Amino acid sequence: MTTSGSRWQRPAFAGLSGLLAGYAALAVAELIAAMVRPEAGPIAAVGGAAIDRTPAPVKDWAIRTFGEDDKVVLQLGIVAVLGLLALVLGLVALRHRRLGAAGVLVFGVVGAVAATSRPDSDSLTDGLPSLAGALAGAAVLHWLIGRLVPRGAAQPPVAAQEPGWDRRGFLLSAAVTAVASTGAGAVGRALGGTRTRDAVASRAAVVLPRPASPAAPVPRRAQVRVPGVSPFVTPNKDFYRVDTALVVPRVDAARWRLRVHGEGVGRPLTLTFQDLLERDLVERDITLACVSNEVGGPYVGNARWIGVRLADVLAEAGVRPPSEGGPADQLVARSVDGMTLGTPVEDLMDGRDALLAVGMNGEPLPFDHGFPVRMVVPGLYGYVSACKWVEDIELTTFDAYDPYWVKRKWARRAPVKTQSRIDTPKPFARPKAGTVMVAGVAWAQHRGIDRVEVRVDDGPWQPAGLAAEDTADTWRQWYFPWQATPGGHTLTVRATDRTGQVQTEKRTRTVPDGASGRHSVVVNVD
Ligand SMILES: Nc1nc2c(c(=O)[nH]1)N[C@H]1C(S)=C(S)[C@@H](COP(=O)(O)O)O[C@H]1N2
Ligand SMILES: [Mo]
Repeated sequence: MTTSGSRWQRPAFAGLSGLLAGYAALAVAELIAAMVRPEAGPIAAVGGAAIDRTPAPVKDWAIRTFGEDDKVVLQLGIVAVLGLLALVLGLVALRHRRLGAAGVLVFGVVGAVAATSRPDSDSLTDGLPSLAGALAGAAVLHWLIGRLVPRGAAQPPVAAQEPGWDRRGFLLSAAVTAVASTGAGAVGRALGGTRTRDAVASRAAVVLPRPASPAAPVPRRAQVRVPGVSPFVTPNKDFYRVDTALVVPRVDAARWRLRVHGEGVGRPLTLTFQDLLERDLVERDITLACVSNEVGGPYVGNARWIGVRLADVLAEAGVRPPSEGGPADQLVARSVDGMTLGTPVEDLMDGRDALLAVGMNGEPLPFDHGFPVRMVVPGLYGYVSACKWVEDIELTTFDAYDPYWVKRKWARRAPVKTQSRIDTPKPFARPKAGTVMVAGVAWAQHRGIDRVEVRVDDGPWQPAGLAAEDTADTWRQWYFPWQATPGGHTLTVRATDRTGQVQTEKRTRTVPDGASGRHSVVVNVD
């Protein structure tokens, strides 16, 4: 063994002790979380609390930069930071054993506070996983460091060769810790697995009834034959996903209930999944869009939904819209993970096909998209309408309650803005001179798309061809055969909706009520 090797050995082992203590803490915490509530585990809790507190521009940046990997990046970030801190605590513990252990406990308290302050937390027991984990971690650190610092030694020995600490004993203890932690983690995952299995089984058992009111087939000519255009119906696996759930809720449909209550609700309801399936189901094509979608961005998709008309359920509960004297102007939907979304009651009852959806493109909702039941409302951005994993519907007023995103500076009301996107050619493509098919999608849900125009460089606006319209609630494809000349060119698109509103050129950010402006693509024609 080299001299430097021996000099560094104790600090290295101290760092290792810190890491192992952190590992043990997380493993025990996840084990307890599996028993208490999976979402109360420290990583999910700290990550969730971080998401809750991230300022809107940062969150938007994260969505832009990491896309749908944003949550993986966040979790990796948390683990990396925890690892680093654990290492430091190990080194601290080498000098001040109690201080190191106390440091671990502090993290336990942070985790516990994060877990109990989440919007979906309704019990202090959510703090247990972090606290128990931290206790285990502190004990492990104290114990392992004890093997590096012989009991009663006034001055810790400097090198491994010096008598007083037992290298083999330390390594054995470290190995025991690693094995025990891995075991605890595995038991935790197995326990969590049973819940997931129930949910997965309940989804697999769903047979969607034939809708009483089926959607007309999508017109054949709604889909243009241009390579590179978004397919008219977005397959579930490609459908964008935007939510705050670090752990996707896996709800057992058999245990699921939906409560409908609040102001002006004459007959509060509690519905089971079976109750919903036994009602008259409608099938509708509806394009969903996210308020965080940049101009030209990917967070918009179109699906064929099956569900119950929410207006019918509300009427049955005795709800009247404000225009008919109802006292509630806001419906707040709450999900099993504590998300709240507020929708104007008037919009829900004005005749549009606002759904409590149970099916998406011919299958039960995927877990990612809200199984067993979610809301879908044509014409409104997702964050004010499309509650996934919904379990509670409360009638209230906009004055009385601000839901999750409104508390974070987003608008109370947010109808979808008229938008269009160039899908092909891609930015900086190098098409050959001659006829180049420019094509994409345009949407103005519930108003419908009337016209799409394309401009080349600073030239005049030229009408694009429109694919057949499915419904006013769906996007519409468009195409423009362009006689491309060599050189760099900028292509810009704009849509006009059926109210005559032309897509504005005024660029705004996504906050507070959705990006506006026009999508441009720069290409280099060879
Ligand atoms: N429970 C829950 N529902 C939610 C959200 C969420 O974070 N949690 N996000 C909303 C937002 S911002 C959008 S755009 C849509 C996205 O639905 P999707 O992920 O199925 O595309 O879900 C909405 N419903
Ligand atoms: Mo969204």
